[in-house]
Amino acid sequence: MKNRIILHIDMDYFFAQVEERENPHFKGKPIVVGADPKCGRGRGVVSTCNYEARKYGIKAGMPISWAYRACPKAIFLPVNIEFYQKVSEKIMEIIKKYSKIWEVVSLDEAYLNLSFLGSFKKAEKLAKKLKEEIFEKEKLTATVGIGPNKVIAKMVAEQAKPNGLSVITPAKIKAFLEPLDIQELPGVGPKTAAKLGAFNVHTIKELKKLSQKGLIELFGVVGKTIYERARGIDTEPVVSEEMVKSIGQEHTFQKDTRDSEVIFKTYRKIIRNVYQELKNYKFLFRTVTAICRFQGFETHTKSKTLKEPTDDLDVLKKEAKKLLLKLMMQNLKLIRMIGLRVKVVKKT
Ligand code: DCP
Ligand code: CA
Repeated sequence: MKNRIILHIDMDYFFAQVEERENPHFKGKPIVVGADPKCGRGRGVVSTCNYEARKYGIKAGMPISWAYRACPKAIFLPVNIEFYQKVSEKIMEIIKKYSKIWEVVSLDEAYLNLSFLGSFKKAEKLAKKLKEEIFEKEKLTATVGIGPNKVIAKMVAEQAKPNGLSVITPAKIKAFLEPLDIQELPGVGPKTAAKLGAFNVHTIKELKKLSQKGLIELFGVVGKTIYERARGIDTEPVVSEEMVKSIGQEHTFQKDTRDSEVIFKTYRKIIRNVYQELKNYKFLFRTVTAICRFQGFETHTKSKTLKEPTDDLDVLKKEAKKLLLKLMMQNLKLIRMIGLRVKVVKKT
């Protein structure tokens, strides 16, 4: 585990950049990829947008109607996921050539273990070549972060976006981490940050004043991870594997509803579609997640991980329904959107 060199690569504004490449006349204009805005009445969300659109405050996950209000003249495009998947495969083929140990994390993110190079300088040179090859072949820019582990590499890339390349050697970890907001630390979301805020902890430097024991008392096992990450410690290996795929579908109702018949009729359709896709790819599923977005855009999820992967439709139906029912029982508000997601593994 000693002296590792890990690279994280993340494509810039991926879906929107692909659209820009395919439609050069869009260049320089704000582009939003996501649900149909329907002149401001659309009810889905933004998948991503280019940097011109970000200037208007538009970002991933935001209701598409807000994005429309922020910039009605933006170019709104539907999510052409099959095409982005094809582009992603080509990019990943390039990335994988640069190390025997690679891990594809999502359509536009991957890690490489570059420890075999023996120096951060060489790793930086390799990263330059990698970025150039992707740009030459795919006409797309990416950002690369290099560090002694996955967490640092990812955080470095995050800070270097877009089209960046940045390296943090072990000697520079402390100075890199300490001034950052705690929410920059993977695993610290808004809820954890709010709890820490109550202790006057806002930066990673302030976070380091809390003991490991104290953090475990506050957050359970995650507390230990947070303690270590704040110090730049992370031993997660780069595991050569294809992306842990997840398959899913969502449906936003035309009007918020609590009509069980409507909800479960839609949900049954979603379950059937997800199952069909599983079958098409010959996948087994292991984790089932139900998603429920309530009135006011409050989104909740519930997951169940099975002991064994399976492709049994009855198990999927049973677990999926149980999870959605639990979500509905915990929150009696009107429902805006429901969805189902399964994490899959290849049949061996
Ligand atoms: N995505 C999505 N919905 C989200 C977040 C992301 O559909 N809430 C999709 C669209 C993105 C892609 O995943 O293009 C990659 O996500 P990133 O978080 O890496 O975001 P981008 O690549 O769009 O932008 P950045 O330049 O910040 O990496
Ligand atoms: Ca990205």
